[in-house]
Amino acid sequence: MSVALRMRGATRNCIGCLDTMRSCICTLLRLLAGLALAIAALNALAAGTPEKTFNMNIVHGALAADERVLRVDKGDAVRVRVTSDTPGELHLHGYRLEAKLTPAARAELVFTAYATGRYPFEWHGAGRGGQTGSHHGPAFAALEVRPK
Ligand SMILES: [Cu+2]
Repeated sequence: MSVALRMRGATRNCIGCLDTMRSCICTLLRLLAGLALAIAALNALAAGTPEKTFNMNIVHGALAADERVLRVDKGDAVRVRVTSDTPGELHLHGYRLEAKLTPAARAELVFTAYATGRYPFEWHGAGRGGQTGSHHGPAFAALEVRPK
């Protein structure tokens, strides 16, 4: 409002004012273009990192045999897509990752395999009386990270 009033009042400064606005918009556009380039560069970087994607479909608290061992190399970007037909929590011990699941809510564990070794996944089903708190059920899957 005040800008429009000032422009109407001082006609001589109007062109200068418009020029300033134009250069302002130019600067903004340049900034946005720079930002877009930066984002593209980041995407290219991310694309250069091999990503290994796994699916874990937990049925009655167990996994199919071919989903029980996840093999990756150190430095890999890892994505684990998890579903469960019963509510509970999935833990990846050693990497200190966890995901809460319900039949309606799938989850993803996304991380970089920074440490080599074998790490157990554990499933903590909700609603089983003795399984709450710190008690851990048997390991039902493992992450194997090989050195490069
Ligand atoms: Cu656990």
